[in-house]
Amino acid sequence: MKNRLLYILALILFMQSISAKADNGHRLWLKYDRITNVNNYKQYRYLLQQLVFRAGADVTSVAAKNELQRGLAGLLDLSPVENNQFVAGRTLIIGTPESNPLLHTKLVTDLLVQSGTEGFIIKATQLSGKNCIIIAANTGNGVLYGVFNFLRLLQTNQDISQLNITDSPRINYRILDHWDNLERTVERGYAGFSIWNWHKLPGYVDPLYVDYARADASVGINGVVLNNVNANPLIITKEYLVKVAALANTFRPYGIKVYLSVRFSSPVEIGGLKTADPLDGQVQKWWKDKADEIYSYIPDFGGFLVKANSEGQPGPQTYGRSHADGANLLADALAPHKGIVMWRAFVYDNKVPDDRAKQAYNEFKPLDGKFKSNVIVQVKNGPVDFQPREPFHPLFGAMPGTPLMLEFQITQEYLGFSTHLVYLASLFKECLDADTYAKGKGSTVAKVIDGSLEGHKLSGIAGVGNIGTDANWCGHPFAQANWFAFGRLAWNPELTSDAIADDWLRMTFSNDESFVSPIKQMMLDSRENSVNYMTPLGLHHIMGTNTHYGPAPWVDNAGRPDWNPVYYHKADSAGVGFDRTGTGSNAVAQYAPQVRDEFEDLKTCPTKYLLWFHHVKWNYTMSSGNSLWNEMVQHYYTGAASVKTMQQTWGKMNGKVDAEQFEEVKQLLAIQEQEARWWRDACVQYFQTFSRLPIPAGYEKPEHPLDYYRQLQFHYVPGIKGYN
Ligand code: GCW
Repeated sequence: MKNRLLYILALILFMQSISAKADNGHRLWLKYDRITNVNNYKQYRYLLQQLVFRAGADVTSVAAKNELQRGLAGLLDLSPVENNQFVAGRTLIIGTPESNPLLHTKLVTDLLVQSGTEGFIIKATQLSGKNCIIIAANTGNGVLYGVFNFLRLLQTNQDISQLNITDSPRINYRILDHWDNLERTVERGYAGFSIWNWHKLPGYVDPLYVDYARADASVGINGVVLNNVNANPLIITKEYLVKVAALANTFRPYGIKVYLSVRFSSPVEIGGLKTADPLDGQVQKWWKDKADEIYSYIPDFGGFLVKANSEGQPGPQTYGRSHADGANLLADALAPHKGIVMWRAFVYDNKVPDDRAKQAYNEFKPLDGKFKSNVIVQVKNGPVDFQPREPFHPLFGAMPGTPLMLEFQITQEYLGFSTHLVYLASLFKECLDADTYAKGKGSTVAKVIDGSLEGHKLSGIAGVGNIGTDANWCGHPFAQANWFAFGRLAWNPELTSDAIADDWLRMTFSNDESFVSPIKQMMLDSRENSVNYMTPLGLHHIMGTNTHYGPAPWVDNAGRPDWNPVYYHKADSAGVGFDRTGTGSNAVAQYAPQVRDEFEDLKTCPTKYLLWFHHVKWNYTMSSGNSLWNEMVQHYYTGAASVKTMQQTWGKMNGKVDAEQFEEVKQLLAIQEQEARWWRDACVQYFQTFSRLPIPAGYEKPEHPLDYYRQLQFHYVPGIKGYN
């Protein structure tokens, strides 16, 4: 009996030791596991024996120091000796010129002139004639970002003997938007429930929030909108403000400010007023008092995000006022406290416009220059809605008198939820690098939003997060890369997708070249693969109605015309595609002349946007020599086949990464492969009912007839309202 008990005990301990080793992805890219490369390990341990860390007593400096110590302990098993002396060639010196006398030199202060409040330098240099490495900044925030950057260099096994880095963010407001509801569902969230446990706050502050803040700060995110843009007015009542304050206190050491989505009709719903008219004196007073109240709880509160007169949300137009009137009302209330208003341009109201893609431009362009100086207009990357591929939004470059903020979607609402491996840096870059020609060649979207094109002080970028209560935060191990990539590009839009993937893979999985190289290529190809099996050649908005799960190009009975896929693809016996040229909706006219001309001409319109702008005949000869029909079929088949290739590539990585994560990705890729074929077979057969052309020889037959796909039904798809 005793032996048996001992045996069971031993077994339990053994199982625990195995599961402790298994990696569920919770540590994200901040694993800090011991460096395995012997040369790097030796170099780092030698150079970093001593630490002189003097960065002030502010909470951010303390967080920076904790992070550094945590990182060095994990990566190098090193607890550097801390004192004011330093040993030549073996010391790391950190701080601001004010707080650390060693850094109070002309060399350092000169280098920091351009660093602002968030930039930093990392340099192998000499101080008082002795070699050392310094991380210096003007503020605690800069020190924190410098520390994360330095740790990244170690995690990615860089040579640190010749460091010479000067870096600062190009964009001021780098914000993660949560579409989290107060009852903890997440709109368009595919990684579990909201991580904000409103019920237990403020009494219990989950350590998870600190890990969350560390992850954000490590990639330079400096603001968080806690709640869904389809906002619940309760969020700005006292009941919730004390909870919000507890989160703000937790994030503050990491340089992160808290923002809230507010409902425009709050004065009526929670204030007892009869109206929310922005020109009403009582309404104005209500918002001013509310702002004062918010700042009494959260002195560094960031401001409001607003979705108004869109998809049923209330707004100033409800009272016959403009979006500028609405935004300025809130801006005035926040201005004494230095808060900002992020006013969304994603508007499509109850009136059906001639082309939904035109509506935001039509409503906002005439308001250019009419917004208060603490308003920034937040524009989605494309004119419809976060599709796998869209051309850049025509508002970029069209509102020179107004700072514009770019909104990306990190959560994969239209890109396979959290089951498809899609690396989104490629999508982000396509938009950031797009040339608006607003002020001639080189007027990229990146320059519009970083403020440099028009000299705006206010500049911002937002990403709709993909985070939830799943152990790995994002639902798919590779979806973490999209959170990471958003932050890195928000800091510096010029980084390449390749460099970001490289860092992320090394930090998250392994520095082994035989892993990094093929898997990086797989990531870089992944977005195009998904476009191919979902919406090639400029097709868009042909997914399942409401759930947005899977293909449904046939839907023609949704509540209003522009909710129907048929509205967007306009397939008929002649051809397919939305004519947005002068003979159609003329949406092309919303772009600068150079861009308009390029998109308008069938010959020069980039193939990737062809059916976005043109209704094209099925037998039209593409630049490849294929007919449109054959080209479309080819894209769908290539897309689906590419997921098989991804499976093969990943299959070879067995043993190179943690077994649990290997298995998870493997299973998810199998789902993706099935769903890619589902998209292919459903779409090809559906469009075939119009083209009446055969699937060219050599392609495998669709698995099921079209009707099978049309009749599929899904219950409890995550991410939609009423999911519960
Ligand atoms: O794409 C649509 C989504 C809605 C979302 C809306 C928006 C938060 O399907 O779920 O609502 O965009 O961006 O406001």
